[in-house]
Amino acid sequence: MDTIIAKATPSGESALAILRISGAMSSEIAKNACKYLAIQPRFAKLAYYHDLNENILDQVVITFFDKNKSYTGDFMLEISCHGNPLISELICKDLVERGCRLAMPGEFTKLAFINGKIDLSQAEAVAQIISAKSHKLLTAVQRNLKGDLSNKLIKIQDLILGLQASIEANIDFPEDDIEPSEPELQKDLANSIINEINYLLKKATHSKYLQKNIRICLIGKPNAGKSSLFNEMIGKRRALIHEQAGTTRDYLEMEINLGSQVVTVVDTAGIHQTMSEVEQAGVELSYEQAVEADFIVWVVDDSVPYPSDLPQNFCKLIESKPTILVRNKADLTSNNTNFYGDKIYQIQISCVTKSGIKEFLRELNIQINRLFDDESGEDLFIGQRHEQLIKKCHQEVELFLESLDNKTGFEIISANLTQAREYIDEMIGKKTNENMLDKLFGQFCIGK
Ligand SMILES: Nc1nc2c(ncn2[C@@H]2O[C@H](COP(=O)(O)OP(=O)(O)OP(=O)(O)O)[C@@H](O)[C@H]2O)c(=O)[nH]1
Ligand SMILES: [Mg+2]
Repeated sequence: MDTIIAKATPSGESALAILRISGAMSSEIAKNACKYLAIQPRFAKLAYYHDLNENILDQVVITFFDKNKSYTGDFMLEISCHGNPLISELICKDLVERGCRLAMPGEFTKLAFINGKIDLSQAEAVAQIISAKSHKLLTAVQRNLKGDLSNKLIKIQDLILGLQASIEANIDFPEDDIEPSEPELQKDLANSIINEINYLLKKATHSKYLQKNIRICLIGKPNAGKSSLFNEMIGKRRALIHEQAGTTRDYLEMEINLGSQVVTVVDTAGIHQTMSEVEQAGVELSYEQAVEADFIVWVVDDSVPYPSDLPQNFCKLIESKPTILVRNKADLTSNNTNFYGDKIYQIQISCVTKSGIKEFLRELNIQINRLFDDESGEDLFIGQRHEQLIKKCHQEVELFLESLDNKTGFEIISANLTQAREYIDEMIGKKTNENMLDKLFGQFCIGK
């Protein structure tokens, strides 16, 4: 096996730089290059790094890790040198001359996986921890690294195995007629497995929101006060406001802090039927933005009668996405008639007197949080690879249930359960292939 090396810190000037070495040559390097003869694992040791010609390259701090007690599970040496890129380059060059090989992206974590230090879900969490851009996402992927996701998956796999055992008892001993109650028990068990899987699928939807800024799109008819509300939300006069309908043509977007997260607010052109090509193009852009949005704020002028009519395609969007209806211009009306039914949360505000704006923002924050929080309060991150496999696993258990109802042969329905367990094996990495591992670890940074 090669001894691999890599810089674990970014290039450029810094206080310190860390080089990692994993493999059999680690102790030889500690002894020959750093003159560290009586190696004590896991103790930091001040030393001088010598190249093959016995020139000192830097004063360094080194830490040696024994096989099985290191990140990769192999012998490891970490060298902490001064953060001049020239020094780390010279040390790397010397290490290669001593017989080490430069590591591929993610190779240290791949070794940790191969040597059984972590499973595949945990290995993926390592890459996600490095790239996470929000506190919520970081908390979720830290839990994956701790093994919470793997434990959940193993629990589902055990449930499937239990169900399969009860099915296979019928294959092995067909002469023992099944008790009439048994298929019902098996159905119950399969349904509880489906519930567990559905829980993970819900988490997968939440996870998508964790990875990006939530987009909140303001839509409505011209003159409703969208740009006025946009300016209130971002806290400055960014969008042009005018009594003339059709003031906004292009959409405008800004990032704001809403509660504990950063969201993107989008102001759009007023939706109306028009002969003007430019205005029509603006309405089309509004629709595109509304389609792309995660959340819609529908602004209406509450001081005019029947302000709600929107084209069919916008109405459909409003029905399909979380939406708050903002009844603006409350200062111009004492109208409390609810034209919009109870399906959509609605609030009356005035961008002139500022009444209702704080309450609107508070409610918006609550509803946005619901997109990635659930009752369990448990943060888990489910990425795309896991989501696809969980869906396949779900399908197999559903097929099993159908076949159970149709009284299909036990051998056939047991095969569905075997397949479902194999999908879980793929998630945690008990079943892998080189291509998949290369693709997965290839996304890591070098030195991790
Ligand atoms: N009285 C009153 N006037 C308001 C209120 N909000 C906005 N307005 C006025 O309504 C007019 C239109 O406001 P905008 O914010 O430009 O409306 P808009 O929805 O962005 O309009 P378009 O860009 O044309 O689609 C302006 O004259 C605003 O000053 C409000 O709460 N009360
Ligand atoms: Mg506007």
